[in-house]
Amino acid sequence: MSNTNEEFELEEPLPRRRFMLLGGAGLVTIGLGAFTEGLVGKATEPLNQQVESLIFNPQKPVPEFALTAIEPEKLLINSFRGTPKIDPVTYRLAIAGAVDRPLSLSMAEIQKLPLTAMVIRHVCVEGWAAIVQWAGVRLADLIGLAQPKSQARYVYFESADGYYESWDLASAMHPQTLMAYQKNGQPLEPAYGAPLRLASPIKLGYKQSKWVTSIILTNELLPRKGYWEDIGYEWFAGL
Ligand SMILES: Nc1nc2c(c(=O)[nH]1)N[C@H]1C(S)=C(S)[C@@H](COP(=O)(O)O)O[C@H]1N2
Ligand SMILES: [Mo]
Repeated sequence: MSNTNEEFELEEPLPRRRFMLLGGAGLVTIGLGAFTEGLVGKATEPLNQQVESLIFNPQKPVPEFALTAIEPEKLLINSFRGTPKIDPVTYRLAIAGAVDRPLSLSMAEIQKLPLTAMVIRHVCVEGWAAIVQWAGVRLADLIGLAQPKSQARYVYFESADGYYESWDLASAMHPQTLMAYQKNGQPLEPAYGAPLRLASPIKLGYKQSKWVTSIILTNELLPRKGYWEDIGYEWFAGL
């Protein structure tokens, strides 16, 4: 894999950024196949105002670490109910809810989208932290392909182990919020959330859902906010 973006690119002119988010060249990219060309064609239709403002408003990048700072032994496996069995070949990620174009994507399809790598600190509320390299697809790219409706404000994540989470849309669209399938330069292991998990430097560990099977956009925050939130933990959980 490419490990070349040790630093996040800070300034980027708007036109290139727009192209990039709609499926063009990322900082670390792989080629786009026929599958994504079809999707990208659709996604270049104008997005609605509200979602555009979230995508294109400057969202401050969090400084990243050098590859030499990675602490492989410090990332503890923290799973409330063990590791669910998922067949990566039959696995599908659903993107649904307040979108014009609901999607069901295989890992092969997701892996054709631009690959972004970042070295960030994972912080668990239980008192441990680890510097990790995650690589995967930007959540903003996936949400963009599904064409969110203008009323969409929140993003729900359902996981194969019964875990669930909700995020504000702006945090989900942050350029360092990834759906990761690699960790420290290797394929993501099942215990750490394979085939696909959230990874972002802007939220605490419990917001980083592993084994995500559905991403559902909503207009409202539902009473069922998240596994830990519903027993008293903070919902926004920003870092
Ligand atoms: N599906 C699912 N995602 C989850 C959890 C979980 O139990 N189930 N635990 C959360 C917590 S509290 C943390 S700190 C991180 C831990 O990620 P890791 O096991 O890869 O270190 O996953 C988060 N995502
Ligand atoms: Mo955690």
